[in-house]
Amino acid sequence: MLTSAASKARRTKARFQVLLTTTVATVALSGAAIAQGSVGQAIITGIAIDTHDDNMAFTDVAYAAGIGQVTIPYMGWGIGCVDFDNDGWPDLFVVNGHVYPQVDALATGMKYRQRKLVFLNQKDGKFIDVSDSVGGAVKIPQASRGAAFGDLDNDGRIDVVVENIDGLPMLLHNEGRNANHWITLELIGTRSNRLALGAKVHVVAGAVSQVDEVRSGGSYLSQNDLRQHFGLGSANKVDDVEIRWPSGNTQVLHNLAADRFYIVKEGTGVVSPEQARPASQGKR
Ligand SMILES: [Ca+2]
Ligand SMILES: [Ca+2]
Repeated sequence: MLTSAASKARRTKARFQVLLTTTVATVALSGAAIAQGSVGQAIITGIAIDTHDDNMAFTDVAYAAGIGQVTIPYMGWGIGCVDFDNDGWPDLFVVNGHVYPQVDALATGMKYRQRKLVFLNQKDGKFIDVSDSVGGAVKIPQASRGAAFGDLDNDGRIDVVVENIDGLPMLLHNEGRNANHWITLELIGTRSNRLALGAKVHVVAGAVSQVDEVRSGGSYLSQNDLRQHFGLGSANKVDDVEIRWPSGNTQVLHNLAADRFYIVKEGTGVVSPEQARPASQGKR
């Protein structure tokens, strides 16, 4: 089964290429080592995924999920729980690096500069480690700290910006190719705050239902793209979108075509970029 899952992962995984390493990509804003999404929390060494039952009793399922043992040799910082291959299931990306350069001289087996890790969601509560087959950039050892996620070039695939200490930032362009669809929503609050921070979005496409939230702050020292990106798998449209705005308003949209960016204004609905950002707004 593992071989089969690995084979499937090879067909659908994202590939990353270093697009640019300059000092212009600043991701450091604020945040703690907490994964976005609903499934993960990073700890200083290794990763734990907590689930809770109806009694709010938390269980560490990292080993059962396939990410516990793999992450033990690394010291993790920035982490993202995002859908790199647009199959509708969030994947994991972790950047690593030890605190002290002097660790290189010790017989601990740990190094100051460490590689990044990528795990693909297998849709059954398990993740598979694809770090060795998603491009050489992921293997480059660095003393990484921040990791910010967003579709930087608007091609429908989530990219990554990695902030390194004692080194330049790294921009990883997602060059995965598959037939999966996606949708991205930018929310503009009116009664709510302008950036719609705190808005909850529920997307239904065929049999797949997803929820996400507009968050201020991402993982360690990083801020993600505020737009809400959803992979849709084979669905070529979104049946329903429900937005719960921080103001208490609920807004519902129907039948949105896939592979497009939408701007949704609170109380109005889908608007054009010109309607969302009138030219006069930038003039004094
Ligand atoms: Ca995925
Ligand atoms: Ca992209």
